[in-house]
Amino acid sequence: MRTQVAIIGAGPSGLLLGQLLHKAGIDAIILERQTGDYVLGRIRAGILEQVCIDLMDEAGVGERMHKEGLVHGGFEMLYNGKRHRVDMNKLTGGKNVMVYGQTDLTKDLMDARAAAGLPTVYEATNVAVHDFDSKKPRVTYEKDGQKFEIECDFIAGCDGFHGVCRASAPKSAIKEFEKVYPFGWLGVLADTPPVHHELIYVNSPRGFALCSQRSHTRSRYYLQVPLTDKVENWSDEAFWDELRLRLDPAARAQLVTGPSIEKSIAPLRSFITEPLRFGRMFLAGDAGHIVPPTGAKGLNLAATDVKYLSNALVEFYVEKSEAE
Ligand code: FAS
Ligand code: PHB
Repeated sequence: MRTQVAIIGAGPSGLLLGQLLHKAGIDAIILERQTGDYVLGRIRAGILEQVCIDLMDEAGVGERMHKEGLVHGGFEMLYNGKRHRVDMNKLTGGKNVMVYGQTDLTKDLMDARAAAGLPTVYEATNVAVHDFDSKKPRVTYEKDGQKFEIECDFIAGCDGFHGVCRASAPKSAIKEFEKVYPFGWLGVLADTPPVHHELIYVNSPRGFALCSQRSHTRSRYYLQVPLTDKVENWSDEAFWDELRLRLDPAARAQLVTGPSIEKSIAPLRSFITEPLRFGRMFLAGDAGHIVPPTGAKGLNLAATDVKYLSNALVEFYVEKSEAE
């Protein structure tokens, strides 16, 4: 089979790239090693920055996001027992963030791709990338015991940190930088109303906490914990008790606890790859960098990568430019 762009990975990066290319009339196929349900089952990001919001609109999939997402113009910082509101909207000349889960964003992109009848191969195994240092790169994969080959002009490695694309880049051509932080973030998702209408970042004598949210009825909380902590040693009750101790009286009074629907400890590390281009293969999103969830940057950086990559590919095909 032949296509213009072979995208590896159907996470937010791959799906957003596929949708932007489709809007520009550029053919692409997406190969994903998991099932669609598995991809949707991953609980991850929840805060979209303006760049991500604008890209979802540009991709023509922003309707549900605007209907169900919560627009936040600022957030609060609590330290030394005092709250300080940061007016993002004013400080950025009118930009906001949107509370809208990565799962919802991924579903909207998946639904749009399916509605447009665009090719996505789920449960594609043994994906391998070839000849990306030539003008005729190829991708091979297996599905239901059959082997397939795709001839393309470009390969987009949107296959996350553990993907095959970065791993296939020549070791001599790639530089990697990593920093591991000596603590983790214990996160809980619960179907309880948030303590505040905006996020609260807490610096308390007992450690950092974050009060975030996914909707008016679903909250996301984080506690900074030692790397030695194991999530199985944190009961829901212990989590809520510790969170209470890190909050101020006003938030404590608003705290509604309930059973966790997701609870995990995310190790915090930064990992950057340089460059993100290897001939006709590009890396985008977690395939090229991992940032700690602390700044809610992972998904938004992925969106920014996709913005630049899709613009470059449109320039190549529509404006016939091969500018680097
Ligand atoms: P993804 O990893 O989402 O997607 C890559 C896709 O490629 C996957 O579906 C994978 O199955 C597929 N794939 C991998 N290898 C393949 C192969 N060989 N062949 C075919 N397919 C292959 N970011 C935030 O902004 N805020 C947060 O709060 C936040 N919390 C996070 C919590 C956790 C536990 C984790 C792990 C990440 C979190 N992130 C957060 C970051 C996260 O949201 C990523 O930035 C985002 O998923 C990046 O999207 P992709 O680049 O598409 O990578
Ligand atoms: C989240 O809701 O997952 C979140 C929000 C803000 C952050 C980090 C994570 O800075």
